[in-house]
Amino acid sequence: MATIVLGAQWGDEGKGKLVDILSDEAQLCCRAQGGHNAGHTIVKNGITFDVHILLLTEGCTNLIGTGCVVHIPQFFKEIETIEKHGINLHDRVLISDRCHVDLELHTKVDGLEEVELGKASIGTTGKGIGPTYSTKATRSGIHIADIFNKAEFDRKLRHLHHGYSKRYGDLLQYDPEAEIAAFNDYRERLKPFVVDQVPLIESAVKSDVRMLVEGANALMLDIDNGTYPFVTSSNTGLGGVFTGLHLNPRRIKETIGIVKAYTTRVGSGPFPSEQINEIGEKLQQVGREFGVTTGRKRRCGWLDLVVVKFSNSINWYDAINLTKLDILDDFDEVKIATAYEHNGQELSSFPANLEVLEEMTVKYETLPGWKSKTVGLKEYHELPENARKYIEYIEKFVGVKVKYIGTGPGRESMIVR
Ligand code: 2SA
Ligand code: GDP
Ligand code: MG
Repeated sequence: MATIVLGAQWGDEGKGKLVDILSDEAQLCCRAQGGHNAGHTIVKNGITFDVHILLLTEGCTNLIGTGCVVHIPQFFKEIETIEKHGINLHDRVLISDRCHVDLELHTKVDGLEEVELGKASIGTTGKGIGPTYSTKATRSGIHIADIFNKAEFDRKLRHLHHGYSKRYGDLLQYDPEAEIAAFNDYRERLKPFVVDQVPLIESAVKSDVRMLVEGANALMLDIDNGTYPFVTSSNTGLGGVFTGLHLNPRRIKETIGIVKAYTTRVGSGPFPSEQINEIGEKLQQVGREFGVTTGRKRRCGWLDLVVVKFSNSINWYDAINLTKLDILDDFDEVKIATAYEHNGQELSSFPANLEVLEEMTVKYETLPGWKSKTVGLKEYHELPENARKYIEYIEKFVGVKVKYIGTGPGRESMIVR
């Protein structure tokens, strides 16, 4: 049976923390999509870990699934960092041979594409994610499996470089031979990690292995359902879990949506409940909202339940983990976006059209704050009444039980109902 953990907003909801907690019970922990654009901060035994491509799972096997794109130097770097802290990853990390390789070349192109867009830039993490998924879709990409056929790998890389050179010329500032040489070194080191994922998952499903899946990024960054074009380049919702990992859909135990108690976004694009004022600044500072991959300040605003409801319509959550409730401890009142209005009419869902998103007005419900510390609380009944009212409002509005409530960064700071 598989438990699936998905971001319900624009990312950084705190997926990594729940995955870390649930991984105690899991045997196989998987990523289905995305690359090292993702960033999780996990606080374990007082040590803070920042991971991007791996999951920090102590007892179980970690699979980087077919739908992911992998930057090989980052992969080795992360293994090294985690092992330095005494967590042994030996024989516990696997990469599907069908993953696409995120090359230095893709990183260069990511930067150039953003420059070309100028003011309309996406605000990517600059990690080559978009170009890697692009070459996958145009069938010119490089599989992990290709790495082990040197002649084919070199040919494909030079071919990719040739294509991009025609477009960017000297701006690329990239030497294909240097990257080819780097892969001559990675080839043997990588071999022990690479698997054929198809029989692996099939046998895991058949033998009832306890699986835990984390969708990187979040639903509002989904290439199909997010705020296009201000999205990442993979399917970050439930759909991406099945293309990236081919689970048996009838063997899903639970899909958990991670919802931050307020909203954040890094990069450009629509953000209806954003607060470009002292409220936003307070959320940013108290919540320490900085990108884990790029260090960028995250944009902040009130909780937007139109977004969460929309995300639930696509991902079908069985339960919600409300995170960072403690960050709202010191607000006199808390607001929740509950509806959007355009041309005098209430919209029935989150709109696709960027112009509508720009023109519409956001309706808020104001609830009293609780003005007392929830940090580290572990029992629901210990929460102040107004905090419980906030949670119950969310539950009723979205129609999904808030099963987990985060009250601090450490894994012990979690209320389970
Ligand atoms: P990309 O690099 O092509 O995937 O960027 C496209 C958009 O997706 C957003 N994106 C993210 N949003 C939130 N968190 C992400 N991970 C890092 C973190 C972000 C960071 O955990 O903090 O460090 O800045 C992430 N990755 C991609 C991105 O901002 C673009 O809007
Ligand atoms: P992810 O990408 O969804 O895993 O989230 P990130 O790790 O990028 O960002 C979430 C941040 O919030 C991290 O710094 C976590 O340590 C922190 N965090 C997670 N849950 C809580 C919580 O309940 N309270 C507080 N104060 N911090 C939390
Ligand atoms: Mg993150």
